[in-house]
Amino acid sequence: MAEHESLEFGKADFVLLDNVSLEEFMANLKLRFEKGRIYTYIGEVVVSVNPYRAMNIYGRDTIEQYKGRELYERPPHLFAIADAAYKAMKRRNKDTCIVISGESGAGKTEASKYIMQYIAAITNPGQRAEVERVKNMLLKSNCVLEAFGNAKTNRNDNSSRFGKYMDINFDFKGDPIGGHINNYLLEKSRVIFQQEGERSFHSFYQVTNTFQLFYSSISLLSLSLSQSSIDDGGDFKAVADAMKVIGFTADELQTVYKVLATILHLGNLTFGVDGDTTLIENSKVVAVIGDLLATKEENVEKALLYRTVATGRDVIDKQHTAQEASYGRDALAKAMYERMFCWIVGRINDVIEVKNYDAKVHGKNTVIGVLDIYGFEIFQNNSFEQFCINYCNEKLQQLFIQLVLRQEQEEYQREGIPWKHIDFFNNQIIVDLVELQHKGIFSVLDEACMNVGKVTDKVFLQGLNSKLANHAHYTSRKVHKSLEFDRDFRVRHYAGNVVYSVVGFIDKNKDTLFQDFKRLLYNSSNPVLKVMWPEGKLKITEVTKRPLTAATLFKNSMIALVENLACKEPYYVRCIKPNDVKSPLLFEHERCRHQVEYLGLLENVRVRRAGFANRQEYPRFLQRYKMISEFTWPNHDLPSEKEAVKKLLQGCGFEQDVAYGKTKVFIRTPRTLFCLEEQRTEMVGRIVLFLQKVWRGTI
Ligand code: AD9
Ligand code: MG
Repeated sequence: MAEHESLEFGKADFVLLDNVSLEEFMANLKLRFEKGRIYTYIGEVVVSVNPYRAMNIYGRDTIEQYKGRELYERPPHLFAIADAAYKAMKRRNKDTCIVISGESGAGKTEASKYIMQYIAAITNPGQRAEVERVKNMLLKSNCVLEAFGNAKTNRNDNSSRFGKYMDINFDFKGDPIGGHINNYLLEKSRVIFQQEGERSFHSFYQVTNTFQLFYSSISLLSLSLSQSSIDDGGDFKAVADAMKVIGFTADELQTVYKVLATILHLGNLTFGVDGDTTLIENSKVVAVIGDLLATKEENVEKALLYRTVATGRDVIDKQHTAQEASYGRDALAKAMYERMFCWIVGRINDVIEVKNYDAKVHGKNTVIGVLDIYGFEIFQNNSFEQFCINYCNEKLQQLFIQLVLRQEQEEYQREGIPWKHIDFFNNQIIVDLVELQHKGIFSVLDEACMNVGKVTDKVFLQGLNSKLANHAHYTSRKVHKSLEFDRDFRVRHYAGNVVYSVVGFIDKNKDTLFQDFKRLLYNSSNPVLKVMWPEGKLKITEVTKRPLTAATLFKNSMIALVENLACKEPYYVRCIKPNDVKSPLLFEHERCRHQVEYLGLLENVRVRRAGFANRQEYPRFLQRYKMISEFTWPNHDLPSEKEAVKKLLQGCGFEQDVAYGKTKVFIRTPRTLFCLEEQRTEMVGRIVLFLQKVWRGTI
């Protein structure tokens, strides 16, 4: 707990509230927000409220204040959590991760950037060139990924439309030597459609503004090109510079612009029919696209209008209907953007991956992972993408429950520490509703897609309604009459009710891109474009396997993500959005209360208050602190290590602040641990001095 902060700013740690009630929690949160104290702890969890204004709390001087300090020595801050994760990694050789959660616009991405800046600032005191290079690349990558993966939505002007998990690798000195980015499901449908008031990805506006590309009808871009909060022209330059620094070549940059331009041109293509023939109405556009893609105009035309199919040993060209051709065009635009995005991430990974590190010589390199993913969102119209995003947030909430609420309590029970159970809502039931094999919504969707013949979104909805009618968190129109017949279903998420429209679920899940397009792009004479489409080299007769559906791929990636996080020591930042109008002054009570409730923050305080800040197995504890007690240094003669630890702690006067479990000692407040650390540091110093004298022969 940060003790030295004046009480006029409220309690710096919710654990210190006089009464743990929702009212007191909210009063403290509001008071601190109004006093410009946007961070508050719950033990080691940081609760952050988006200030919606520039705060003068991220500069070099602030960084210095937090460097190497313990959590409770300074006012709550993201830097303190970053430092704690860093210290845990360095001192105990542990992989750690910082999980940032909260709804759309709550401040996750900003928090992740400050955390990375902090880590970059406190490392590499020796100014090693390679480490400086890696740090620079890691920081620069943010700007590039945001340009291509973020967009203005009705919730946030700079909303992440992809999930990002970044590992930063450290060497035995604690300096960053590399990293790796995992990206999750980009909301590519935004390329062809945006809800009213929203924009496509920033990158499109950056190129159109900069190159003065003017399209009489850019059907892919919502036309609110200028946006006061976004400086597209300025950002274009920053992104181009960052890409150059990262190592994108001039050809690669050109290809990126060409892909963006191609996508914009595709949006202008329209199809018509003449008798039995499907045709392109504005064929000039095809020539431009052929040029941009470094391929022949007639190849582009053919790929847009025909589909090559293998029937037994024969290969025939089957003409699309105008509707199929439009579908193909949109699928191509989405796929080109997604491929390019993944390729950009891959190129960044090439540059930041750990090189020349010999674990045999230097020991294992350790990792801090930073997770910044799209937040829970409810729009006017919620589709497959919102469904995936909200499922992802359910998974992260489940992890929080597992690690912070449940495991904590289970451990006290296992260790025989007296404990009063605290109830909390466990959202596993909703996670199951989505992902359970054979029964979950994803399975029903995959089954519907597997059917031969014409499968429709309605058939999928019927499947859901018949299988899930009795589920406590699923509502069909039968139960709730305001839902649109044949179109809507509702899920009661941990963060609120969301009505999803099934329109487009089947297509988005199948995510079909005709092979002809893959071959077209693979056969481009632009080598940069070609590498984005390796499967285009397969002949039509070689393509047999049905690809995994989008839902299955996403589910698998989420399960892998959670497994990865669960084996690291987690630190949490819980972001709260104070209002819907981006105001720095407004603390909308109801809105905030709702978030506090669904994030389970009150339960978090209760568990934390009743619990212990730190626990260590007896042998480990003894190993670390045995030098501070005459009973244990250099060896003890007590019957067990548990007894030795007891004797040590009694001798130091900490008896009141600890409890003894079966295999571990539990320490209630961080201060006790801090005192132990101080005493240890002092004793180690003395021992070293003593040994030096012995070596020098002065003793
Ligand atoms: V989403 O799920 O990607 O849609 P985020 O990532 O939670 O969302 P983001 O970090 O993008 O939200 O924050 C939204 C906006 O709030 C930013 O663009 C800033 O204008 C504002 N913000 C957030 N955090 C801070 C801060 N610490 N200081 C100042 C902030 N402004
Ligand atoms: Mg974000």
